[in-house]
Amino acid sequence: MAQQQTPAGATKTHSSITLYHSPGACSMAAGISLFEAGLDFEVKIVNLKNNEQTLPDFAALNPKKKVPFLVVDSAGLSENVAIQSWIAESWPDTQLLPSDPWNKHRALSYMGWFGSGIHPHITRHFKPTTNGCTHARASKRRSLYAEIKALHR
Ligand SMILES: N[C@@H](CCC(=O)N[C@@H](CS)C(=O)NCC(=O)O)C(=O)O
Repeated sequence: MAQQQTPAGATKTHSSITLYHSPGACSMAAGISLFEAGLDFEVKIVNLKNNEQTLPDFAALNPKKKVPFLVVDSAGLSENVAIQSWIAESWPDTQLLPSDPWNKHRALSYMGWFGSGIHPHITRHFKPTTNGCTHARASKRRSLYAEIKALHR
C-alpha cells in the first residue's frame, strides 16, 4: 500500500506497485527510486539474458518488450524518465528531482539521453542483431562510446 500526494494536496492510495526488472539492466534506476521513496513494491524478474522480454505474457503487458515497466493498480507505465518523474512528483518529500525548474529539467534531459541514446545501444552491443559478426560489434561499440563521450561535452 503506497500513499501519493496529489498537486491539490489530497492523498491517493495505491494498492499495488510492481516493477518489471532484469538484473544489471537500466530498470535498476527505477528500482532505486522506488526504494529511495520508501515504497512498498513488488519486483518481477524479466531476465534479458534469457530473452524473457519476448515471452508472450510480458509482450502483451509491454509491447515495447523492454524493462523497466511499472504496473500501478493494473495500469502500466514504460520509460525510465516517466517512471522516475512519476515517483519524484508523487512523493515530493523524497526530493528525487531538484525543485529548481532549470536543474529539474537538466536532470530530465540526462534521463532522456540515457533512455533514448545510451541504453538501447547497450542492449544492442551485448546482443548484436548480427550475432557473431565482429565488424558489427566493433561499429556498435564505437557508436556507443561516441554517445557516452558526447555527455561530457
Ligand atoms: N527508453 C527506455 C529504454 C529501456 C531499455 O533499453 N531497456 C533495456 C535494458 S537496459 C531492455 O529492456 N532491452 C531489451 C531489448 O531491447 O530487447 C527507457 O528509458 O526505459
